[in-house]
Amino acid sequence: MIRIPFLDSHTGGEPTRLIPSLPFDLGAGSVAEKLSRLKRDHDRLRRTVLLEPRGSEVLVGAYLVPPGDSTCQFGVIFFNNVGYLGMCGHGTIGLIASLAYLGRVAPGTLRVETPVGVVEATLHKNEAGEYPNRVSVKNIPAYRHLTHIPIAIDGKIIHGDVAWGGNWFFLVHDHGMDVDMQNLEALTDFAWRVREQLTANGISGASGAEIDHVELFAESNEADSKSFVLCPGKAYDRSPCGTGTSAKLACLYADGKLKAGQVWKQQSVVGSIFEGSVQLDGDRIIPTISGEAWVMSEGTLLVDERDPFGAGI
Ligand code: PYC
Repeated sequence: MIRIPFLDSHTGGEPTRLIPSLPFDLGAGSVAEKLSRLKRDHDRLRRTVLLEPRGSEVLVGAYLVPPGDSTCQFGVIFFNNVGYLGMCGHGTIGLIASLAYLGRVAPGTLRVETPVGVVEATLHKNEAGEYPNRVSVKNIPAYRHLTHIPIAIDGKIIHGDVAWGGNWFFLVHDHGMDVDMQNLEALTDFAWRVREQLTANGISGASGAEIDHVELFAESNEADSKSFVLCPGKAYDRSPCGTGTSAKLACLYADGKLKAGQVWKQQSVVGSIFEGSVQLDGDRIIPTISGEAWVMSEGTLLVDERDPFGAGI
């Protein structure tokens, strides 16, 4: 029997399954190099940890790994039901709140190496609570790559911006869909068809990178904007999506609709809210996203080597 300790949290409704230690050595080097070795040699663990019957398509996983950058306290590799993520905002908030629950971090600022760069996570003090769970993540630089790109869905032309926030996003406003919990199936179907059209039309991120997240925006009564975000494996993000909000902030700044330091509230389709703002480093836009995470369960995954579905369906 293989035993894999885990800790589950959720950030604004979106779950993160933290695997605090890997059952093998990934060798030396940067977190990006460790990710290449994981992809090449150990993808079975991703499927084992995340897929049904042990997990589900909704889960995002986080492997805690040693950082290659000596200025960082932690390294992390995020993964989902179909592969690996560059960065993950809700996942970083979940990671830091989980480490706080485990007593491994105290309020203050930590540097965390991801495959796409170093982020700074600040765990805020919480005098009243059992463990501090509010985290701000100063992300890697975000930017808009393409503006107002037309695509046809069911004969209707819609437009979107292509932006980077740690993952690649297509951000759409003129979709005409109701961004509401009652409409999840139609939203999922629509966003998936947007993604298919991006591929069919050769629309990509920088250097031909695949755009694997789609964001549909709408007005909100409780925040500055509400969004439905479709993730690469066809699950929707229950949180407002930290990297997606970063991409949105970069577009707002580029359009002159957001000033440095101004707070933007982004609401998810389930109603959770992240606060975001940008600061400038020369001409680079650095987003910061804040939210809360809650630990939900801890334990040990058991993998019986005789189990035909032990490595996921
Ligand atoms: O919060 O950045 C995020 C994220 C990406 C995919 C799911 N959540």
